[in-house]
Amino acid sequence: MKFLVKSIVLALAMTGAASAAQAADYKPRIIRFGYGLAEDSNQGRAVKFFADDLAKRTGNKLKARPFGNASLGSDTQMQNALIGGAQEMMVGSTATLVGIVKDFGVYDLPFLFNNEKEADAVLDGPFGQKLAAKLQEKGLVGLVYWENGFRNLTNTKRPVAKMEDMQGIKLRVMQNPVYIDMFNSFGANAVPLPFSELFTALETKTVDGQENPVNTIQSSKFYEVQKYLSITKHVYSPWIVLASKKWWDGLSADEHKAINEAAAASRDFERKDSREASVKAIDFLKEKGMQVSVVSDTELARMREKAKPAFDKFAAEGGADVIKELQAEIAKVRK
Ligand code: TK8
Repeated sequence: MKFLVKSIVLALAMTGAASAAQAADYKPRIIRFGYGLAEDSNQGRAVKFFADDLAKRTGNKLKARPFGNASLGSDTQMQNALIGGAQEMMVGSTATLVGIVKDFGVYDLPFLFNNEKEADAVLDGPFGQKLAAKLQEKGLVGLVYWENGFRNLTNTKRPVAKMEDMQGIKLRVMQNPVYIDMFNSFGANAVPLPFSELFTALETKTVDGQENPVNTIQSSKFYEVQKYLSITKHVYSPWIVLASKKWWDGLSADEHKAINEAAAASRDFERKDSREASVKAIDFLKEKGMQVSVVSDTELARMREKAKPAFDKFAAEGGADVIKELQAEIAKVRK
């Protein structure tokens, strides 16, 4: 009798951890999670982290399956697949959401944030959350912001240390009017293209240059097809983790909780990982033969001035309030 009680107690203890997950309302699910960058990138590592974390939380019931290298499509194609319910999750640049919620273009106005700390506070605070919530009525759930990073310029034509050096450079930008206006105002010739077509466009010299954070310049091997890197940090670029609203609405409260918690954990992991990687990336790119120009503060101030029309146009086209709100929020976190 005593033995029987003991073994029951032992059996209960052994299944304790698993039964916590079993007691919760999780159904076995495969979550197709698409992203644009390489598996070995800050984006790929964080998607993997999310998948592992979610599996642990749910006793392996919720299985996120990563699809990297835009194998499920470009950012905008994946957004549409999420809206239609043909794909469950993705991560991509907020900049590519402007076709769905125009206000997302506000993050792309140049020289808003001075550092990552300011960006974290604004994105995770009421401003970032309110903007993300606007996606719901369009069929998307914005879960968390990850760091893409401060964007820098590369090209094959010449070193760019001042605005005039950009003259006539055919520059790939994201499919977003703020970038097109900004780089045209600097004198470049902006060509909007999806990221998934970028490497080939650089390799075939369809475009001369592009702009992205140093981590992406490294993980996408742009150093193989680009000679000059300019540290411009013209925009702090967020990524956003999205879920299909159609799919999300069919999940249980426990499943929502597990996904939200895994998303928050992945955000913390991703930001730390990205920041560590970006410290090493410039040296790596130099070793690969890139020539690095540091653009002076005076030059950056000239670019900021020159980009004013991009602000004005964004404001005139319905973005005046959201610019004001964002600037007020940045001023608040700066204090
Ligand atoms: C990846 C893109 C990328 C972005 C771009 O899908 O397109 O230049 O910076 O991170 O979202």
